[in-house]
Amino acid sequence: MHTPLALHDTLPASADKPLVEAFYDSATGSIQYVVVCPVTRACAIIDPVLDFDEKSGSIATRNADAILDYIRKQGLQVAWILDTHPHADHFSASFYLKTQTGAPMGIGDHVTAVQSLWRDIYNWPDFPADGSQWDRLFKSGDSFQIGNLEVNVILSPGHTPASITYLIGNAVFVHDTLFMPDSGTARADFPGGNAALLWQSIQTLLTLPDETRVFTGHDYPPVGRQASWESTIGEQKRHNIHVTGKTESDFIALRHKRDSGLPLPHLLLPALQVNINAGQLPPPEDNQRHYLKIPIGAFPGAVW
Ligand SMILES: N[C@@H](CCC(=O)N[C@@H](CS)C(=O)NCC(=O)O)C(=O)O
Ligand SMILES: [Fe+2]
Repeated sequence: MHTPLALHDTLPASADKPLVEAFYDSATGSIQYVVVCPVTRACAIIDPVLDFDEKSGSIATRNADAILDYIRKQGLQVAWILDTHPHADHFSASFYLKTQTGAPMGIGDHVTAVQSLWRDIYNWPDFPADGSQWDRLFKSGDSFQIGNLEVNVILSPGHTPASITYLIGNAVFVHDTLFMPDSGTARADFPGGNAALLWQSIQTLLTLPDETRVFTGHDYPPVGRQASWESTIGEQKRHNIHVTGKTESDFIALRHKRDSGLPLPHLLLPALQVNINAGQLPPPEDNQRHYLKIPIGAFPGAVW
């Protein structure tokens, strides 16, 4: 599950060059990150996955516990648990990791728009769509610290209205905007998604220096190559199959065509009710068991 990267020991212990460790979840094609301040050993966890087996209704914390094990062995202090957006393909382990570490959870402030959309889909009129489930809601342009590292928040809507990017020194965590250059970009057809906004968000990211290290949130590798997650802004500018040499209208047409043929993620309906609640299951019923809710017919035109 965890493919260890050489912890980038060749980097100088500089506060603008974070150490980055990636944890790949092959079940969902997700990449979870631990981002470390090389000076203070403070760290942030980005986009942790809570394991869910929909066949048996089982939850497990194998991914999150592997991250905790790494953090313990490296002697790191967790300063933040961060999500880039409310995920559609897996459950967030943020709340579980908060219970284990006491660290605060953060997400973009537009999460309230996603909460409102999905509160209606789940018919939960009393669900508080105010972001109060997190400790901090980041606005575009906000900055905060992981030890001596400064994190800058960039709003990157398109895949979801709430998507944000974390720029941390010479590394940028773009999650579902740019994928690896040979895989292109994220889909823009979820509720509140918008291909034109995704294009604009990508253009903003491409103004970063060419040597900026780009860490994507998913990899769905083409046949014949191993999962990978790191590129640079320069490589993305030169080689991204959905972006390089394309105009905005090319991109919008390409996204609409591709998205209309993509089945929805198989965990979409179970996952959003957990992820708009910061990774907490809905409250247990009187038998102490948690239940998930599946709306029938909320997404007409299913790709079977
Ligand atoms: N087959 C995957 C698809 C997941 C999916 O739709 N992922 C989103 C990001 S949350 C995406 O942008 N996918 C682009 C693509 O599949 O080309 C699943 O069922 O979980
Ligand atoms: Fe996503």
